[in-house]
Amino acid sequence: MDSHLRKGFFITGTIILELEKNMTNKIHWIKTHCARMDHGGCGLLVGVKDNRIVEVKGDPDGFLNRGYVCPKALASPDRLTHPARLRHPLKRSGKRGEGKWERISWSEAIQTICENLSGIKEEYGAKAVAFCQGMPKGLEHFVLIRLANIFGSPNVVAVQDVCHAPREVSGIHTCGFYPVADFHHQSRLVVLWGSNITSTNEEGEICSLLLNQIKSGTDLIVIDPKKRDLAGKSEYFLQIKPGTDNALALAFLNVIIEENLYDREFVENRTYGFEELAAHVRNYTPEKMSEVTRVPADLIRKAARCYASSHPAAIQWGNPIEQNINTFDAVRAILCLMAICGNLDVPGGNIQANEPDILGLGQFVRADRIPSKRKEMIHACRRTIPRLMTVPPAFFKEAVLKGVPYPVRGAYMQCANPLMSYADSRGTFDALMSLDFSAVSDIFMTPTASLADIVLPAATHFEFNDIGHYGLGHGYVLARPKAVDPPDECWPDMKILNELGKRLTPGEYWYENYEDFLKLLLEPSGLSYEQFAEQGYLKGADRFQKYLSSGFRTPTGKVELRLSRAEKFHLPPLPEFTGPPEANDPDFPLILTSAKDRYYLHSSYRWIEKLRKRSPRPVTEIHPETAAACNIREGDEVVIETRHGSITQFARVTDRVQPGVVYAAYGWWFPEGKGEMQYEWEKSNYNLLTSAETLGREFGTPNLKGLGCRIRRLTVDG
Ligand SMILES: Nc1nc2c(c(=O)[nH]1)N[C@H]1C(S)=C(S)[C@@H](COP(=O)(O)OP(=O)(O)OC[C@H]3O[C@@H](n4cnc5c(=O)[nH]c(N)nc54)[C@H](O)[C@@H]3O)O[C@H]1N2
Ligand SMILES: Nc1nc2c(c(=O)[nH]1)N[C@H]1C(S)=C(S)[C@@H](COP(=O)(O)OP(=O)(O)OC[C@H]3O[C@@H](n4cnc5c(=O)[nH]c(N)nc54)[C@H](O)[C@@H]3O)O[C@H]1N2
Ligand code: SF4
Ligand SMILES: [Mo]
Repeated sequence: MDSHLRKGFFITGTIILELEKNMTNKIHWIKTHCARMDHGGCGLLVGVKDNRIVEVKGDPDGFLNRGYVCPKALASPDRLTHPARLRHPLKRSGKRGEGKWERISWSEAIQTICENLSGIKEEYGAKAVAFCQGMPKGLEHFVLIRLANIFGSPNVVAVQDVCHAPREVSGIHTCGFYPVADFHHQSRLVVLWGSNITSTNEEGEICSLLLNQIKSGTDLIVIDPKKRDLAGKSEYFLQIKPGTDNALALAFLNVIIEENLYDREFVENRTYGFEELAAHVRNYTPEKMSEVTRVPADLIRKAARCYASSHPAAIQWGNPIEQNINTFDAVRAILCLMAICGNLDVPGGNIQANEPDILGLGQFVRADRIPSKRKEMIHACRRTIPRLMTVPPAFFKEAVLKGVPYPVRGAYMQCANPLMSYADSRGTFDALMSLDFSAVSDIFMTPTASLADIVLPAATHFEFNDIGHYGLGHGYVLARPKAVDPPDECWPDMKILNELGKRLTPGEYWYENYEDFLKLLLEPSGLSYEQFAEQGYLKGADRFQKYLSSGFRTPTGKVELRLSRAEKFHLPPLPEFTGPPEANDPDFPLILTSAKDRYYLHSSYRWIEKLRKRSPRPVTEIHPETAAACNIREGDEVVIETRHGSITQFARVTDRVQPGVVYAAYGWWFPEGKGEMQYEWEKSNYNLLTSAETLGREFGTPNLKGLGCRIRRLTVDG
């Protein structure tokens, strides 16, 4: 496997594309949507010849992108043709993690998985088997939850603790829905709050929609520790100290309330607890919060006034607000801002998107099969926030390593690389090593897959019919019809799960053909998959201000600035600032943060040559003053250390970041490395710098951003 990996390592997509273009056979064009390179969404035209993709273009009719396409999508066909792609099921033949594999048949793979998971179920109960999912990629995400539910395990482990659960679940508690930025209608102002949307197309909303708005006059406020390109186009750029977003949001509330800039009518009629909020935020003056956030008080005032006076305004919120232990406070404060300025559920504000006529999530995943789920999930005893329905990874690992609150001994993982993506990679390694049994479905051998007992070769995007954006809360689903056949033994995850389901659980919940899951989802719309694909997407109707007729879906029927059930659920009733994510430590005086790489998806695809050329190695950005103080020059290999671990990356000196802030790259492993060494998973992996010891109580969120660190040049002896 390894020699194969290294020898034929970077191919070819390019060469093949060039050769094929020069041939005269006709190219067949297929309309589909991009996926699995981020949350997906751009409409694509895919040129196919002889079952091979020869060209990808942005679809000018694309519902979200109108012709836009990014470098990741242009390189995406190379996922399919890489010579080291997984093409057969594999069974571990050496010790765990030793990199020795035996090729096996699908029937042996399915049988081995079923025997092991059933054995664990018999010995410890169904909840001792965890079903792990990385970033949701397509419909298989929901088929996995269905399998877990029907198998009887409440434990679907996911990365939602640091990705979307804080904003979604806090939104439901505060106003009854998850308020998404509405880019389909013109806003007067958009606030990019820790959202690098030109690189990440965060949340599946496509940046092209925002860029069009900016062209037609929408103003911008950018809140980011790094001077992003859009900062240059903004009215106000707030270069915040990493990890202090809750402090800034509270200062905004202070200004808007003290200066009476809020929407009086909305506040009086539609909110609960305004007086308490007003009294509470009086303390968080711009002057005090300026010391915490490093944003000048005057700038905080101007930006807060601008948000309050621009109507409608949308806050496009990004990951950093949910990647530290104070996420609940940050998200709650931002929700209060949206509410008191009258921006909830108005066109161009933050809206409750209406779903089209498709099957509801609960029915699709057969939630009815596991009524005791809430009480039985690993984290049920942790006093996490109600409605957090996936297990935070930190608690999953504790269950594996310590048997707390009960043992978890087996895991089925798909679309995930936990060794790189969970905080505290060292603990993750130990947990993956100590499982009695694990199976991983991926398209490539990864550090995580290299620790499994069984590795399954998945078919991926372009190779099967799929539906995108289900469950993302944006009010539409997108058709992703297949363009080519997968390699003979690569199965779509939906098919793998359907086959596992038939053997592990009663057959009545599963289908002869996995494509029936697509039919099931579309049934209420009356469309066949072919008709849906022809249409391209299904969108819910535009309906706004639903609260006018039915109130907000909270216990008080109002937006709960103060949570009416805070005491019952042991939640802070009002958003607070109690200190930075980590206490100051003179041994680690710099502040560490990160952002996602424009050319990769998390830890994925560093094996695609076109992308690796664009971003060849892990780069840490520091300000010239920090570089001078630490005796570091551009391009130096540097050691980054936190209280929790140490890694090496390469320095880039830039004044886009502030002095004292260290911007390290995240997601790095080296597919050209050795399998028995887990592809150098320890060398540059950001999550070796993070820890799972201190967690935010509501969501079990660890600190990924805003950590104390130090940096030095790597010397010859290390
Ligand atoms: N420090 C730090 N940690 C983070 C974050 C951060 O910003 N900083 N971000 C967090 C966020 S927002 C998220 S969403 C998570 C992401 O966490 P993960 O989803 O675990 O991250 P990826 O590295 O993208 O791993 C996805 C895997 O899916 C595989 N894959 C691709 N297509 C398919 C397919 O069709 N089928 C199958 N079976 N596999 C496929 C890829 O090859 C890859 O190995 O990480 C979180 N962790
Ligand atoms: N190219 C690419 N696109 C992706 C992904 C990917 O891995 N690569 N991942 C996908 C996924 S799963 C998700 S959830 C989204 C996430 O997309 P984003 O929410 O955009 O996530 P990030 O890139 O982690 O961070 C966004 C911005 O936050 C800034 N930042 C860092 N620390 C802080 C802080 O403490 N406070 C504030 N206010 N800002 C800070 C960074 O400089 C960056 O500009 O992107 C999706 N799209
Ligand atoms: S921005 Fe995302 S959805 Fe759009 S083309 Fe790039 S990878 Fe695909
Ligand atoms: Mo994410």
